[in-house]
Amino acid sequence: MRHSQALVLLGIISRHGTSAAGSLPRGIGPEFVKFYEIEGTFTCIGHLSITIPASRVNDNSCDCPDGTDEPGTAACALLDRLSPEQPLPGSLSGTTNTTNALPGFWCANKGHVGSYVPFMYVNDGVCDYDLCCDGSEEYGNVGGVKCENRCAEIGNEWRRVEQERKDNLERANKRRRTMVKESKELRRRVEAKIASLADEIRELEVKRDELKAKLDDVERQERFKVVKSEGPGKLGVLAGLARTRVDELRNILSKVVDERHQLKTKVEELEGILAAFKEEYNPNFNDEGVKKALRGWEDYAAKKAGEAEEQLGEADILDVMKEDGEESGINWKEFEEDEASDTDILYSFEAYLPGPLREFLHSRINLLRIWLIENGVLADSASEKSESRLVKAAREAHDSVANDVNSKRRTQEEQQRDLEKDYGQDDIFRYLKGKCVTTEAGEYEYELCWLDKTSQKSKKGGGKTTMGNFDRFDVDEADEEERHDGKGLGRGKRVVLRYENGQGCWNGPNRKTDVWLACAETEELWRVSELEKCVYKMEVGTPAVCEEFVEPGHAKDEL
Ligand code: MAN
Repeated sequence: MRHSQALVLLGIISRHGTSAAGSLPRGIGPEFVKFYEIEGTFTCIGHLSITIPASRVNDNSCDCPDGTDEPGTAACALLDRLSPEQPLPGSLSGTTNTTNALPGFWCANKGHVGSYVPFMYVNDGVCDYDLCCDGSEEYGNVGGVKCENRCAEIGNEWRRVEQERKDNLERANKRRRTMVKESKELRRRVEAKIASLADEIRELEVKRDELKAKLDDVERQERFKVVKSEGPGKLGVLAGLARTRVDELRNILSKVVDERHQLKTKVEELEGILAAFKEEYNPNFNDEGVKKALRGWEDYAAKKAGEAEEQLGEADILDVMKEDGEESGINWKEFEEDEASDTDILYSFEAYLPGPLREFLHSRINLLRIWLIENGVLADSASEKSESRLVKAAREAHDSVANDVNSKRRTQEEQQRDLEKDYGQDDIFRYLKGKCVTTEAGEYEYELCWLDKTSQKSKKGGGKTTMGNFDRFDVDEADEEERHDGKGLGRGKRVVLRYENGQGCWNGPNRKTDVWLACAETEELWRVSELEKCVYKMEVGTPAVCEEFVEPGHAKDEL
């Protein structure tokens, strides 16, 4: 449409095609001005061999093969690579360049921002205010169309939007700087942790080595001991038997004490009866049997009065009957679990020797025994089962510290790997790691977890489907229209996070996601699309990629 209109325009263009502003021909952008400061003749910019009279510039007829003689008309608008060779065969110029060397018709747009308009739009009877707010591309009054200059209004609105965009960008950059600071702090903490772990490990290693030496020593000391029988030794067995016997005796004693109480009560009852009998009998009846019984009672009472008090008091009996334990009686446990083997007694002969001699002999004999065992003269009787409690305790102490050292080393190595990991420019993704953003699209809720995984979950229920696990940082070229709300990738190099190896696709490969990032004030998952089955694209805004863009793996000053 515009094309045919442009052709109709031939011949209605002002004769010399100069712009109203000055002597320069119309439609020339600032960078081409130097080619048009002409007097008399004009040389085609890309074809220095072709020179034409100045009057043929902007005369609405395409003379230069690169279209440079028509900067202000649509005459050369159709030059492109698909056009027939120019000039046509037989032409003397002999060039085949068919692309227009000029980017378009220059609209100065005073009060706004100058820009090029495609040549096709020149004098096509349509006001192209989005490119040419001053309306200068419609100077031909085609179809009576006159485009007023709207640059003041459009320029103001543009500046307002531009200011808003700058403010947003400034806020996003500010937030990025905060994120960088926080990421630095996180790195510092990891470094500090590694350093403190190194100190702890050093100290624990000293302790572990000491405990190892102690363990070896105890093992060596214990090794020469004669094998102990399994279970308790004779002393232990004796203690066990004695304990059972004492418990039996205590039970019997308890029963005897009960019976004693009952008998005492009965005796007291009988004594009461006899005492009453003595008081109340009738001496006038000369009954020999009664008199004999009375004498007997009087002898008994006299004898009892002369007897000493009871030797064994109630308290003494109760004391003896108390259960044995740590607090009272005998502590049997001590005997039953005594560490010393029955054969230890054999070694106690040293105790009869004078101190210095005893120590000297002890160490010599021990050394001799160890030497004999280590050289295979005496059998080494030590075994796991017969390990003494002393050795067991020493081993446990050593093992616990050794385990501690190993676990701290593993943590330290993990932290070290984390420190060496790629967290993007300025380490910024350290701050984002572990955080997630979500959005709803179609029948799914999508989730992006930074440097972790991407997933989708049906709104109808069911579990999450992993759409990829974070693999690496990458850079790719985005080529999308700028969006009015700024929530888009736009054009140019963008950081892309590749998430690979997600859940297998039915009858297909594993799911994967490319996460494209663009600068924004906050983290936001803008859009998710499934480019082909189980291959997803997420477009995400984040301050992480604001400010100077540096490709991963390159330092800033390399650029
Ligand atoms: C699920 C979703 C879709 C995917 C199909 C493939 O429905 O993961 O995104 O296309 O499986 O079968």
